[in-house]
Amino acid sequence: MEKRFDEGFDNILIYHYDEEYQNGKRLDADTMVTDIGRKALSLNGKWHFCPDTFCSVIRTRWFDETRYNRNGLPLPYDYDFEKWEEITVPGVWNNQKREYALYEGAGLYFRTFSLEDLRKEKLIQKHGGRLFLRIGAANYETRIWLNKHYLGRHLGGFTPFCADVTDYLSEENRLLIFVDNTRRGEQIPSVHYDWFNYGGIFREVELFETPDVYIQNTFIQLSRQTAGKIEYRIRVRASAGPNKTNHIPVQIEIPKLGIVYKDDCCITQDLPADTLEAAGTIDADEEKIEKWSPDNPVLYQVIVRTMGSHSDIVEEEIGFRRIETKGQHILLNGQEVFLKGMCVHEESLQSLRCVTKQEIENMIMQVKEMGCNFLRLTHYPHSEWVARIADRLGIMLLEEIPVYWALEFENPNTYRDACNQLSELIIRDRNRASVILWSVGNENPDSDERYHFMKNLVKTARKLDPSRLIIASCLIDVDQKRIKDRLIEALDVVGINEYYGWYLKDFEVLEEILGNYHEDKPIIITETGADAVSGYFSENAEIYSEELQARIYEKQFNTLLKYPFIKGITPWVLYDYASMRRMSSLQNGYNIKGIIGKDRIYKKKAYYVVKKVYG
Ligand code: GCB
Repeated sequence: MEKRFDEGFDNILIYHYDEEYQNGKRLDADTMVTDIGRKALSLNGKWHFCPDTFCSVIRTRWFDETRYNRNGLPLPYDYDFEKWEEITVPGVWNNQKREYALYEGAGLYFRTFSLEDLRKEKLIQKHGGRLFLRIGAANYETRIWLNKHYLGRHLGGFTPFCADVTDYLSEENRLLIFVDNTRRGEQIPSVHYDWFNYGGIFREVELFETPDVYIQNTFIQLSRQTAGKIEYRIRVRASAGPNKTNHIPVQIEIPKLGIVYKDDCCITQDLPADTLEAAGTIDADEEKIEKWSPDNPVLYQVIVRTMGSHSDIVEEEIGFRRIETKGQHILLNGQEVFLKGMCVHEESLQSLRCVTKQEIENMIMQVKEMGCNFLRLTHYPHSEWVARIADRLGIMLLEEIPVYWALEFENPNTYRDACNQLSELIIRDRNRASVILWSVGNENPDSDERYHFMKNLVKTARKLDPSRLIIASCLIDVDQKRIKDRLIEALDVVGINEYYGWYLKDFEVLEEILGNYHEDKPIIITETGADAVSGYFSENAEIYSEELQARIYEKQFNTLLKYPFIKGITPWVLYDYASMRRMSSLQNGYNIKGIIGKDRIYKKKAYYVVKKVYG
């Protein structure tokens, strides 16, 4: 076969051109390093950008930047990183140029940074140390090159990931990031879902430094099982050769509780290479601990450090509270609690999926003012800032992964991806007191494959975090008029989505279904609702009117609140949000089940029904 170019450019003749990039280095929960409380250099701002629909970055090896042949003669090239237009990171590409509004495909981001920038921020240590690149989220598949070196691939559109860049740094650095939001059958979510598939790097990008031996992640929460104990797990990585060791002393300090606790991180069999862990419980006088709750969101400063000459320190604010179930009850700090919630998608008109901290804070204040103590963050991990702000402002959260509707449950790669997204979410947020429930999925069709898939996700969640409750939005058998889902046995709380009054008109059936519920577990109605066009009023409560939506809400609350095992309600949905499967002339590309309009301001009549019940 004749070569078309002098060197290297022959990937166009290879069908499986990207095998090395598919199966090579994975950026996943195992390579994720906590950035909380660490000093970082932000790489937010303007990046150069170009759509790369054909994945030319690999096909024709753009990442190599080969401009001359061996004899110094100029070669033709098809890219111009520095001259490409600029785009803002973090941000979805859909609102940054008219042509990208509906774009689904790949794009290539490029920017430079210099060691001088890092020195100015005192981010380079004299005694070595590691430097990590962290991306808060990029949808869906990401591949990264630094100075022509491939750093790895991440899957999943909503969770953070890190790449260790230390060994590839030079004085001036060229960073190239490929992001592809093409919907594919094997992904999580798969090809069909009821929200908009925004593309791009839409959460923060930063560089942060650690010592060679560094704290990878921590878990510090009040034990759910045993009173008077704070449970901890500290994971340390010691990857750099000369520092290889099989035991590293660590210290956990909670100054306000007078706790200074020492332990050793050790190598154990089931840990990845170069990983050491300390796990156990600390005795704590619970009388002395002011418990976190929505009404009293108290946080304690917690400092974790490795001991030794170049010690690593991770400092964060943690709330201590206990969430548990007892029969059909949910208890927060030993007291029965009813979860007065709303579902919400992560989207605003101004920022689309890249919501700002201010927008998050406004949202939480808005729902608290409505009387809510709980939010269901659907159907994928929202920004890490939601839980951080919720910790501070006091609202409980359900966090979820996009195991949504039909998936390739039989595909081991799909399971691996789901399990990784769940792990990244849990490791990211398991120290946040506001998060009380992990949801492993929503409305998934019953099959043996799905049952095993989701049961294993539950197992993973429990392993990573024994302190929280697990839920999924389960299935109703409409013909048999009962809640029927094998997964229930594995869950702490049963989630039910039902749209009686809207999709299903026969409201009495709802009463029959609830009357047939006999499990000794609490139920949260994780969805119920109806469409309404903002400002469409109708005395006869015509379909799509605000009056009909409000009536359905009233009827739902009147029914649901009669059943003592229903321990929470999160109607669908707080704000109208974009969805490509909502194309009637009244919807115009929006799911209009919001009780507040897409502007996050306009309140439909149903809003006042919720406020009356919750307030
Ligand atoms: C559901 C889904 C949710 C949809 C909603 C609707 O059951 O879980 O994602 O958007 O119904 O509006 O129909």
